[in-house]
This record gives sequence, C-alpha cells and structure tokens, in this order.
Amino acid sequence: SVNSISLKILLFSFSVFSLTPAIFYPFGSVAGDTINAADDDGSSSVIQLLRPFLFFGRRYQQIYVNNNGYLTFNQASNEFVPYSFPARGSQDIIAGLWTDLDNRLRGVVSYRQYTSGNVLTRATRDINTHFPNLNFTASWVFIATWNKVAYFDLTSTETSFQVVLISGRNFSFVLMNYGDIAVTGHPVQAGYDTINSTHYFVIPESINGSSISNLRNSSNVNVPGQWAFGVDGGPKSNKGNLITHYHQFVHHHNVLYPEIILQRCWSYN
Ligand SMILES: *[C@@H]1O[C@H](CO)[C@@H](O)[C@H](O)[C@H]1NC(C)=O
Ligand SMILES: *[C@@H]1O[C@H](CO)[C@@H](O)[C@H](O)[C@H]1NC(C)=O
Ligand SMILES: *[C@@H]1O[C@H](CO)[C@@H](O)[C@H](O)[C@H]1NC(C)=O
Ligand SMILES: *[C@@H]1O[C@H](CO)[C@@H](O)[C@H](O)[C@H]1NC(C)=O
Ligand SMILES: *[C@@H]1O[C@H](CO)[C@@H](O)[C@H](O)[C@H]1NC(C)=O
Ligand SMILES: [Ca+2]
Repeated sequence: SVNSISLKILLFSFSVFSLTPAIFYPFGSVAGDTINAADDDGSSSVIQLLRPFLFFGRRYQQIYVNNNGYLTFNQASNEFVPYSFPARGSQDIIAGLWTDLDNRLRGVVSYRQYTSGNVLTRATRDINTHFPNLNFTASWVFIATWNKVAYFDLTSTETSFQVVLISGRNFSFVLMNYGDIAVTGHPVQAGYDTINSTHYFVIPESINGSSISNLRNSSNVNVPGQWAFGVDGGPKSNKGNLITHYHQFVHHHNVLYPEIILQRCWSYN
C-alpha cells in the first residue's frame, strides 16, 4: 500500500541519516584518521598539535583523545565516571560525552588534524555562520570521532559523536556534533570545564543518561545535534552576551518537526 511504501521511504531516510549525520565532519580510516587502540578506558598517545590551540587563555601544543568521550591537554585520562562541571578542578577538559564508553567489542575512536583542504573551508563556513562579523578564516582543524561506540557492559549499544576544534589567528572554537546517542544508566557529562572553572558550560539535559538521546536534536546554533562554542577567551568574547536559540525537535507521525522550546542566554566570557 501507499502507506507501507511511504513508511519504507521514511525508514530508509532515517537509516541513512543514522549512518552518518550530515553535520559530521569526515572521519574514520577513509578520512585518514589515526585510530585509538580498542580499549575500555584507553586513550591516544600524546598528540602534538600542528598549531597551538588557545583555550580560555592557555595555549596548548598537545592533546589526548580519551576513549571515555573527552579531550584533555596535559595528560591522558582513564576516568570513566565524569565529575560535574563546574568542578573548580585542576584541568582543562572538553567533553563531547564523558561517560563509560567501551569499544573493545563495538565502535571506533579516531582523530585527525588538518591545516589545508576542504575541511578548513567547511570549518570557516560553519564558524562564520554561527559567529557572524568575525571574518574568521580557519587555519587548523582537529576532529575527534567516537563512531558507534558501545557503553561498558551494554555491548549492543551504539553512540556516535564528534568534537571538532577549530582555530585561526587567535580565535578558537569547539563544535560538538551528535548522532545517535544510546540511553544509559551510567553518569554522563557533556560540555567543557577549565582550571578553577573560570569558564565552563554544561549542555542542558546532558547529565541524565535517560534523556541523553536528545543531544541529537538540541542545539545552540539552530542546527539539530550541533553545539558551537567560542573558547579562546580573548577580548572579543567578552563583548556582551551571545543569544542562543535552543531548539528541540518533536516526533509526530515519524516526522521530525522543529519546535522552539527555549531561548537561552549565556554570558560568553
Ligand atoms: C577578512 O579577512 C580577509 C583575510 O583574512 C581580509 O583579506 C579581508 O580584508 C577581511 N575583510 C574584512 C571586512 O575585514
Ligand atoms: C586556582 O585556584 C587556586 C586556589 O584559589 C589558586 O591557588 C590557583 O592559583 C588557581 N589556579 C589558576 C591556574 O588560576
Ligand atoms: C532523566 O530523564 C528521564 C527521561 O527524560 C526523566 O524521566 C527523569 O526524571 C530524569 N531524571 C533526572 C534526575 O532528571
Ligand atoms: C590577537 O592577539 C593580539 C596580540 O597577540 C591582540 O593584540 C589582539 O587583540 C588579539 N585579537 C583578538 C581578536 O583576540
Ligand atoms: C530526539 O531524537 C530522538 C531520536 O531521534 C527521539 O527519539 C526523541 O523523541 C527526540 N526528542 C525530542 C524531545 O524531540
Ligand atoms: Ca570505558
């Protein structure tokens, strides 16, 4: 019947979408990524950055991609239970989805940095869209991807997200891209925190594993599943408030309709 055909088309388009969301930057072995060892609480080796990354006033030359869903600068971390931001702790951290991920049986954690090519063009366009009037040009992009990674002890789950670091001149940005995020009973945390928590951000709803799947349809930049942050901490980011629109998308007859739920403001400094 017509109904079953349209249902099949819908299911087909949903399954295509779930393979690789359009917001994802290139990743995986086809993109030439370096792949982390499959390990419950493992990390990359130290990654020397091809350009220094400015994170709220601190300039980093190296980074680690930790399998449990987050980036650290000074040392690798095997912590599988996130602490809550703001922690007023002693490290800078960028958490795409800090929780007990485990890719021994399922999923790939990988990363790559770029200093030329289409990825820079795309990053330049994305940042100028999200942060108009900066006349920004990306000169370096770092992409870390957790693709279809299982949670510890929940070996049939698949969770996909990316953390993209972008810099040019003395501007720096973080994009978080969320695909399918499986429900979990483990503690979770998404956002970033700094030494002594002078700057931090927690993505709304991201501390509840039961509602974590909503990361795929929320945004601060009108792009479902994408969050964008300016993180250099330079003078420009102290000029007033950045108004952000937090959208959720509602399911109705298998179609996603945008619904404006909230408008959030935060002081971008
Ligand atoms: C924007 O940046 C480019 C290259 O950095 C520069 O050539 C151009 O003059 C800038 N435009 C404005 C309006 O500042
Ligand atoms: C963090 O706070 C402690 C205690 O107030 C202080 O001693 C330390 O210098 C601060 N660290 C940084 C990097 O500001
Ligand atoms: C977590 O999310 C679920 C589903 O949205 C909700 O029922 C539950 O009350 C939430 N728990 C907390 C502690 O916020
Ligand atoms: C970039 O850094 C220079 C000094 O290194 C400073 O004068 C300038 O204000 C900075 N620009 C921004 C946008 O932070
Ligand atoms: C968000 O997306 C997920 C997965 O598509 C869906 O199950 C959920 O109902 C959505 N939540 C909202 C609030 O739209
Ligand atoms: Ca783990």
